[in-house]
Amino acid sequence: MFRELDKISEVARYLWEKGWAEYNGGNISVNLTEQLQETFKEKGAISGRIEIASELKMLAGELFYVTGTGKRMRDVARSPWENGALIRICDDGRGYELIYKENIPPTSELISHLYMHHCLRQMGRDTKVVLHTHPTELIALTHIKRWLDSEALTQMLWSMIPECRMVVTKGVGVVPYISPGTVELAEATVVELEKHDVIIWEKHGVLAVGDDITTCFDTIDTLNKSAQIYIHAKAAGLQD
Ligand code: 2HA
Ligand code: ZN
Repeated sequence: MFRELDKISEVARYLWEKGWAEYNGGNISVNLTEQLQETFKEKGAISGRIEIASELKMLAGELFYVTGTGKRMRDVARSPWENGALIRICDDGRGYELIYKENIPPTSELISHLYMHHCLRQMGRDTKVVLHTHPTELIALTHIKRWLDSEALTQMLWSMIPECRMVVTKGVGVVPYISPGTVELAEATVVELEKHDVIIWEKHGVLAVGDDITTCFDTIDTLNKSAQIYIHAKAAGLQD
């Protein structure tokens, strides 16, 4: 139906094919205000107002596609509208409504996603996408203490393949283990987003922000390729 939805569906398929989206792992939110505002200007809500604990004033009236809670990425790939929803932030920034298509409750991480979109806007950035997924090799590295240091991890990943430094120019932030879906995790992530566009959550996954979902995927893919090379090189006898 919309080009942006095709891109979301394509990336969701990659996440599944990569093995980064077991069961209902991962979630996506994309600000589609520019693309969909005209179409949905007059559209009433299909849900009641759902309150948001924080005040997201800068996102008032904006539209987001968000994957549904408990939905599988492989199903999002097949049918983004049956496995996600379009929401509109209320004018006071303290609630949201579902406006399209089915009445599908948004991801358990919705508040974290919206909070990140809001903080990025406050930083003067026009980021459209928050993408969270579970890339195997990057997560494996977070089980090793020395790679929980952002600077050390960035240098190591950059040194594996030349593309990595060019693609992930700001390096990677690391957030120590915090329960998924909590405000604490969102807050700790936002601190790292001031310096990086990709954040690794210890023993959990990766979060990338950007203007375009395909670019977010490419960034994570390049980083994970570096992690794979490191693990293979270690198995082949690399001493470091
Ligand atoms: O939605 O990945 O972090 C499932 C998750 C939560
Ligand atoms: Zn996760």
